[in-house]
Amino acid sequence: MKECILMIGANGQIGSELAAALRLKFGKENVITSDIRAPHEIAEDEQFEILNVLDKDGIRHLIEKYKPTQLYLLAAMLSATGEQYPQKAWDLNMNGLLNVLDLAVEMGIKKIFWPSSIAVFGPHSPKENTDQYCIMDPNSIYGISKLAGERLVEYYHNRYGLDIRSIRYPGIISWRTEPGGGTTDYAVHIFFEALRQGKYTSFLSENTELPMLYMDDAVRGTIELMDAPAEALSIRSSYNLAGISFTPKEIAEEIKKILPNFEISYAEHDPRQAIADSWPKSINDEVARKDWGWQPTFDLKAMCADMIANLKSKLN
Ligand code: AKB
Repeated sequence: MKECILMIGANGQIGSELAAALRLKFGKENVITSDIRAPHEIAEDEQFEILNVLDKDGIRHLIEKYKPTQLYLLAAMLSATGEQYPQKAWDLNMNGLLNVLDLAVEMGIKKIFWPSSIAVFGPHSPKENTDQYCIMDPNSIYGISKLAGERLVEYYHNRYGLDIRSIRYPGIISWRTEPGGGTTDYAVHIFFEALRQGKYTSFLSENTELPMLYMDDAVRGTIELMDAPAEALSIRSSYNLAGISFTPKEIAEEIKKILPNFEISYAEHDPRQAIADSWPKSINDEVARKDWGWQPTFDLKAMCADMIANLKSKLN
């Protein structure tokens, strides 16, 4: 069957790189990206539509127009911005998801990708090697919306047979597009500022360890999950996925090996610290490894080298 993909919320950090990989895999004519605003650049042969995920009729119209076989829903408000606008975060993250799930049932679209996050874990979840199944008591509105979303996607799978696949993304590190509004964003900003200014003030404290993943691994993992045979998937909420865990101090030390004059300092008080303190330090992803062969390839050293090499040419 010829696949056609409609991606909603495609201009963000993950969407822009995932869309590029999907265009390579399925052909530009078979990947339609959409977002609330036009991207900075659109190639002539790429198909883009303005779409607000809260506009159910707008989504319906695009489904009628393009007849996609797969939907990728990436529109969301992340953890830090979510704390500034909790009602908006809940509305966007929950009603956006419900619109897509309901239309998928109504219009017969079986395959859907929707991202969850390590934010589904909370202060009483184990901190180290956090299991797929454990206590989950998220206390950020973003984490609460993602955990509710996980329950919904599993429900729609069981009740309506939707083939929804999902990953609990850790912080994603990338050089092409900067993230916005997340608690893990420091780990991207640090590279941009190291090259622009030679120094960076981390909004998280030096020993705050968090799970992260390099974009190349995140994109490949997502496509591998979407390609896996449905019978192999034992998780229909969202898969734990691990890459690299490190602290601001550890990443700064690695950056210094390549840029010896780089200096790091730490902010005194930042509201993102409390969110980070409620999240795991490291993730157990054995179910993803067993079910669909997940394997990360970038460690901290390889990631820092790749980030700095690519950012140097981008910023010059
Ligand atoms: C955030 O920091 O909010 C996101 C996430 C871990 O989901 N990067």
